[in-house]
Amino acid sequence: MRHRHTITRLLAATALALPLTLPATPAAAAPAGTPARQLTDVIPAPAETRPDPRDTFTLGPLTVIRTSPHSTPARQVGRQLAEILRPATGYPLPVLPVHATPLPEIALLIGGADARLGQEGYQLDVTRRGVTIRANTSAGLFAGTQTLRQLLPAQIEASERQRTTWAIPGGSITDHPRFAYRGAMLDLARHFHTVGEIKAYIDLLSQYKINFLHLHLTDDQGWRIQIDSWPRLTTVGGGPGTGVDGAGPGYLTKADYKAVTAYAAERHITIVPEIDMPGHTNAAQSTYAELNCDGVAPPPRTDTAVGYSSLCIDDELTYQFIEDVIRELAEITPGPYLHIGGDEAHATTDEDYTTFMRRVLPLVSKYGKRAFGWNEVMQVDPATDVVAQFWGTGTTNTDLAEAVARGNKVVMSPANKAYLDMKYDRNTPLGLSWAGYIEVRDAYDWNPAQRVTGVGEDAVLGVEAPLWSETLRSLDDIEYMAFPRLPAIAELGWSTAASHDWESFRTRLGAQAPRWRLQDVDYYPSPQVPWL
Ligand code: NGO
Repeated sequence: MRHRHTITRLLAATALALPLTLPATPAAAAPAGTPARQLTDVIPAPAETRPDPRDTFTLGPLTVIRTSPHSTPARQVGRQLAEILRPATGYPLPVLPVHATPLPEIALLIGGADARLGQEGYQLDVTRRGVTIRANTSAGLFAGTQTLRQLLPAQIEASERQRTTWAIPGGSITDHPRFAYRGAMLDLARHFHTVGEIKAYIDLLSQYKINFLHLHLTDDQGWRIQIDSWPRLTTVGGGPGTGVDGAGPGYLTKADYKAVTAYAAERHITIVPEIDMPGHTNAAQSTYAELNCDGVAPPPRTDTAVGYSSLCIDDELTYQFIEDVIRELAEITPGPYLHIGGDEAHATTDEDYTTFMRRVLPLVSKYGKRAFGWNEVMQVDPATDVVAQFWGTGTTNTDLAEAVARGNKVVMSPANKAYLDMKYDRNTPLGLSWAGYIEVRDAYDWNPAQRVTGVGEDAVLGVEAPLWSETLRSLDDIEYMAFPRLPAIAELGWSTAASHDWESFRTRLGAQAPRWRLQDVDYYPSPQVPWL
């Protein structure tokens, strides 16, 4: 009863709220040259798609977003969807936590969905009468709304009202991810990126069903996270003149970091913080002399060399320092993982490296987190819950294969496929090329479960696209390197191996361009892609 009441009131309110100029029937069809959307025009490719060309749902001024009654998470996803759809449509799109309405509706329902959908999958049905998205969790529901967003005409991404027919192709989609971990990484150490820039990147990542954002918070050139027990790490180690060429100063306060993790969580993205050690530590060691074996602080460094710094392995103070950092960071990290780097420790002997890692890895567990490390960490035969992040360019790695045989899981970031900081070709103005050039097809055409001998489907937790920022300063720079390769890695992480198809991918990718233009995303117009 109460519900019917709400609806009647809503209908009245909606009618009043309608802009007077709004046509009774939708104005114009999609502009010439823009083909109608198909149910399959989605990145990452959904697991199962059953188009029904007889049905189309058209979003109109009376459409409501209906969410499962009494479900706060469903209502939250409904509000987020409404915020995306309102600017371009100009429709009120009220969010109503009620049972079925007589109005045309987008229903967002949590619970009672097919068990096969798991924790992140969803079922999306489009009929003439409306759209229904069902999922077992709010993460799945959110994923479904991102698919719906791509099924609408590209103009939906405009920030001002557009005149078009908001048609959604009929049929149904059943979708769930191949891998649990679908990540991106941003390097804040070489050039700091602001909270606003990180949030903007999160907005883009969430559209492609990325669910982890790894933040590389410390390196030789800068320390970017507030640690109260070692306060000069940020004021000096992240202060003026830090970053590559001294041009990337700045740091996240704990409040900033919490704001970023909360913003990410609302978009179903978990932050994985990284403190790189025992190498890549010059910013800390040049700030605190006592972190050096000889007690002398080296000068700060703003060049891009790697492998020259090492914490002092035999000094107890090193472990007190690391424990302070891990404790404080774990306290403000809601996610399950804490990354301890471990790459390129060329200034640490193998024996010292093992000593160090065997003391530090248990500290991560002590503070309730699961450790992540670059693949070098597998040299020390860590506990099987430690996740290895593979960044090599080859297809064999004995330490990694042995770790997998013991039970460790792997996130795949092969540098010659998944590194977003590699140039596309020799003319790319930004980026590096030590792992080769990576055109869009190179980024797309590989199988994470067949890349490294001995690391098969069951051992792969997922994929991650790291973006190192030696050469990147602005959000535009980030976007130019990430787009269009980030959607390629996102598809490898989400879509089935059987659906892998370059021709299909490049066509779907080309159709994303109008969306990026409307969102002001600065992308690389690769000649390999038929851009719309
Ligand atoms: C390497 C190195 C980083 C560089 C990056 C540049 C890893 C894991 N360590 O990747 O310090 O920034 O290459 O591409």
